[in-house]
Amino acid sequence: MTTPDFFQADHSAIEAALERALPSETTPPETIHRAMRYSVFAGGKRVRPILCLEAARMFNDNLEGAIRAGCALEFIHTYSLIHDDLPALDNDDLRRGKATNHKVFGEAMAILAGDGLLTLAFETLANAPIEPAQRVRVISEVGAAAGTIRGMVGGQVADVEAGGKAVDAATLEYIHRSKTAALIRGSIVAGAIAGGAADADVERLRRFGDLIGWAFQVVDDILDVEESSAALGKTAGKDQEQQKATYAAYYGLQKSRSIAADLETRALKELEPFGGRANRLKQLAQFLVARRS
Ligand code: GRG
Repeated sequence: MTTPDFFQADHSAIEAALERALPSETTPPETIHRAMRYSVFAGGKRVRPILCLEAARMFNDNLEGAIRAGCALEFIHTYSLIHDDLPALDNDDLRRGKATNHKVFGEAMAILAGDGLLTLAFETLANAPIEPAQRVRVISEVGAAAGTIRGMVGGQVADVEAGGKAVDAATLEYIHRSKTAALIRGSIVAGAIAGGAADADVERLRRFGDLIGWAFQVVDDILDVEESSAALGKTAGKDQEQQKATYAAYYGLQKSRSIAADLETRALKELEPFGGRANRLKQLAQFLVARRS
């Protein structure tokens, strides 16, 4: 599966905006800015900012607000990866094909780099060129998506608490829809709001985002079993080693693949009323499920 043809152009626009939004390596205190930039620019598909950008494009040609919101989402995502890799959580030494943040900068600086990125995310949103009423809604949506109530941190709490235990299907679904789907859904909703979408369209895209974000984590579980560390840029087989609650462990690979395909079908159904306007989101959804890394 190749990336959609617009992916590289979006990726480049996001890279340039991230470069502008992050303090330079020589801005004091230099160490934390080096650590923040190290993980942001270590690679990464930029899935969340690209979804944000493409959701906005459905409603508006002026994309600067969505690009800035996309940077904020990538900062939050990168903070979550830095913290997730810490010894107290997953204790990993490979991320985005490079040594993890704490391996290079030490645990204290890695914690602070995550904190710095999370804080910068909300400063970036507050200053984004989005109409004030919509900007406040975007800040609220992103905060909730990254937060504790059915958001990323809440899902991570459930994930940590489920480690090594037998979980039921409902708990597994809760973990995946919270720790991963919430931020992906939030990226799409933020883009739609920044683009000026009507409420009914925002809600339809929220349902799309939940389903495709959920499928994304099911695929992540499958890839952890099927792919190599070199292909993933992170340690493969880690879920099994740490007895994580995953779809692959609970349902097996074949059933997990059919669950991901079903979630993709349901997600694409939500896009149908938008017609051709949703073509790019549709291609992104298909790419996210077919990806191998
Ligand atoms: C607050 C101490 C503290 C920790 C927070 C919230 C959290 C830790 C972690 C978030 C949970 C998490 C890492 C979920 C996994 C999501 C996931 C599939 C990440 C990989 O995303 P990709 O494939 O990665 O988009 P790239 O590198 O391409 O950006």
